[in-house]
Amino acid sequence: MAIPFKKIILHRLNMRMIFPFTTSFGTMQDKEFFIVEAVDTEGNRGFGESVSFPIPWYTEETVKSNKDIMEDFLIPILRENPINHPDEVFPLFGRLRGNNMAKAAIEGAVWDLYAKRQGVSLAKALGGEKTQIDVGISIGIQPTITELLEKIEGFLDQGYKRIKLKIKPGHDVEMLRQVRAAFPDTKIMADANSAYTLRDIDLLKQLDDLDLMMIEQPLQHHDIIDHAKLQKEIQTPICLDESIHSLYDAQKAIELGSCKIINIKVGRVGGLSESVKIHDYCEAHGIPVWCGGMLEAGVGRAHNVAITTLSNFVMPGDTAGSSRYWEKDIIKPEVVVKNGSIQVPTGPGIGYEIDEEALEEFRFEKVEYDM
Ligand code: OSB
Ligand code: MG
Repeated sequence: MAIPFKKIILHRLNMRMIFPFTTSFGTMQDKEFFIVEAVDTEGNRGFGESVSFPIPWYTEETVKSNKDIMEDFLIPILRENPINHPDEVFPLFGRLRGNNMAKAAIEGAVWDLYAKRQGVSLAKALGGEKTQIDVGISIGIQPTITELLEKIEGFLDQGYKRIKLKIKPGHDVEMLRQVRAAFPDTKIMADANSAYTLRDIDLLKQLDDLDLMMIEQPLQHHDIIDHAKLQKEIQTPICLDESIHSLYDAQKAIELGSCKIINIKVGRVGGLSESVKIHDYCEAHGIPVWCGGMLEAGVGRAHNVAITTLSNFVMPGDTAGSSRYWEKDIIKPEVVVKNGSIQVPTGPGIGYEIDEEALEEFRFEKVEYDM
């Protein structure tokens, strides 16, 4: 039976993180995004979250571009094409190039609505079986090594299962050496967000001595050729983030030997259906995956929890607890990390309630579209 959509509502929010987050491409603290609400004729409500930033420095999408694409194209496509299952959404959107984060925000709301209509958890609807998931933490570039070491210690005390450190030229090998010396047995990895080129190969080779779990996206944001060359020269496993936008990209990267691990971000690859496909392909080809983060609020975070229940998410992801980012989140209860794990909710859909008061507090625009 076709899902009887009644309305799509775009809630535009602005939330301030409790800390500035610095990567090789810039510093973020204010998080602007959309909560997409899909309502059916029976009053069920599904929720998705857009993960682009106001500035196109991670991918080309922005909060503003997401709005245009959702309003001008994606919502009309959903209005004009009856669907029975959320797996039909991404192929319908497939006639439009790119804009994966806009597509994922809408598709995520449809997935949550579908799972709620079925009375099953989103995790179960996706084929996930884990009842709890292991998570690590991603730490931005810190002003001093002392502050960094203190931060790491604090997060390890909270139980996080691995530490990811952002690196950039001038803030890499020496910093990582000091961290490794202070924490000899901790699972540590580095994320460069494309800050290096093959000319840095000698520097990147020095990481081989530090027993890192992996280095994430050292080279160009679209590259898989140079990463394959680099992987042949270094022992540290390469994990691709920015370079993987689709199952196709994952297939080519694996074929070329550009990476040994893939970070799956639902928004970056256009939604949950494509995430499952990439997950399954990687599983069949012996490539472990983990779930990346985009500093999400509660709804996006809940989607990350759900997808991480699939079997090949074998490495701790970046889905930290709500309190790592927010004074107050927009879901009830918040996402809680205990001993480095999150208990997967079993209620229908994302399994967390929307905190309507918080939604209203952070919302500065609301547009409704009749279906
Ligand atoms: O490269 O994984 C990344 C945040 C913003 C943009 C890109 C990335 C990140 C993170 C943060 O590493 C992960 C999180 O805590 O959500
Ligand atoms: Mg990354």
